[in-house]
Amino acid sequence: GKRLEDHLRFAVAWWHSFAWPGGDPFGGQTFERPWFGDTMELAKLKADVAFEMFAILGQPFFCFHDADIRPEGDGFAGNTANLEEMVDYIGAKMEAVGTKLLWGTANLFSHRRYMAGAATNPDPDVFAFAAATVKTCMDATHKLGGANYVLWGGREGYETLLNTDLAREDAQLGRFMNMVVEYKHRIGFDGTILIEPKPQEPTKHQYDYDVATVFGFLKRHGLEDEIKVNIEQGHAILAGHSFEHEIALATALGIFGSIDMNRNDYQSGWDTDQFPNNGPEVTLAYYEILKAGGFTTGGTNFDAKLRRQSLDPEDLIAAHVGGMDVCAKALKSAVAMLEDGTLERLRAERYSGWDTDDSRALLNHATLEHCEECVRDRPIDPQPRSGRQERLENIVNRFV
Ligand code: 3MF
Ligand code: MG
Ligand code: MG
Repeated sequence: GKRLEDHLRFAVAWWHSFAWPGGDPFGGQTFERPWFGDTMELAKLKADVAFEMFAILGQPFFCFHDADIRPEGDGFAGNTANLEEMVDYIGAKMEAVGTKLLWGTANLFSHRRYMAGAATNPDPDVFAFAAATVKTCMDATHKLGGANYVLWGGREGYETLLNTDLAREDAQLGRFMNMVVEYKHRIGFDGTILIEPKPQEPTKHQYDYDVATVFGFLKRHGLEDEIKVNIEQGHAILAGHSFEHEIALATALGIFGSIDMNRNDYQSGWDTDQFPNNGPEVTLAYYEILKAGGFTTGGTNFDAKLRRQSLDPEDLIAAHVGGMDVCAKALKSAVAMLEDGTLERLRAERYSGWDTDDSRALLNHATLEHCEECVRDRPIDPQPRSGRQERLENIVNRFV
């Protein structure tokens, strides 16, 4: 019963648009922006510019890390004071411009204190610092009416197995995430907690590798009804999957939450965070989302950045307009594919052999011996079961 507009839940990512200076591992800052610098005054100027852009774009949402919106303070107390002041400042702007918060998150990866991990750090003080920081970011998200709270395990992984105790680090991460869920309920935050999987970068092996790995983690720690996933296109590609595979698996497992939209392609060796420009790919992603009922609390966050030669900040507007056009067009194509219904009909037909009482009994109660009885004295005539991929792809091509 949702309309197309209900799915246009676009968000601008504060970090790439306003906090990223154009650096990469081989070179530093390329952008000059009047709002760069680590003071409260500049943090407020940055917020002014951000909401100026939100007013131009008219997109409904934004997302942020604590470290994107506040200057680094003097330890935990300083960080918290700066964050709280900026939350008040941004709250007033949200009200004035009408932009809402899709999700907030904590940056538990940039500061040197996290060089050996955050929740999985062998130092209990760093674990506590990370946990306390998540508390302040959940408070900030709650106060700003955020629809979700995201955790990407940026430094939760290892560089070498030779110094790593996997069982211990899994237990620490499990406890950490249980604390997050306990706190969510204690403060009455009714948004969704989301884990964002990624297989590699910055650590050699990231624990939240992909959707399947995160589902195993959630089950192991009794969190499968509490936490969902935020799926990023580039992370899916780095894990050797497709974007639509990760979304389809998450919907199948009941843990789909939200997406980080960007573009990595077949050349990717790292997370390139380009703006989306592959219509057919985005269409297939939305097709999986719509098939499962669409977004509830989630949406489409542009976790995408300019190329570092884009010295003119106006390119930010062009990039987001282009990205939103690609997504809106893909959403229309996905809706048309669903409304047409041919693909769904063929899929249902494919499994129709199971839609008899005998077959259902086979699946639910049979033993290996029963199966043996079924086939022993009977010829089997295997059917292709609509496995005609070329036909299906032709159907998709009518819509994208
Ligand atoms: C890294 C990411 C992150 C997450 C963010 C929110 C810096 O590859 O995608 O962006 O999206 O931390 O969880
Ligand atoms: Mg992301
Ligand atoms: Mg990423």
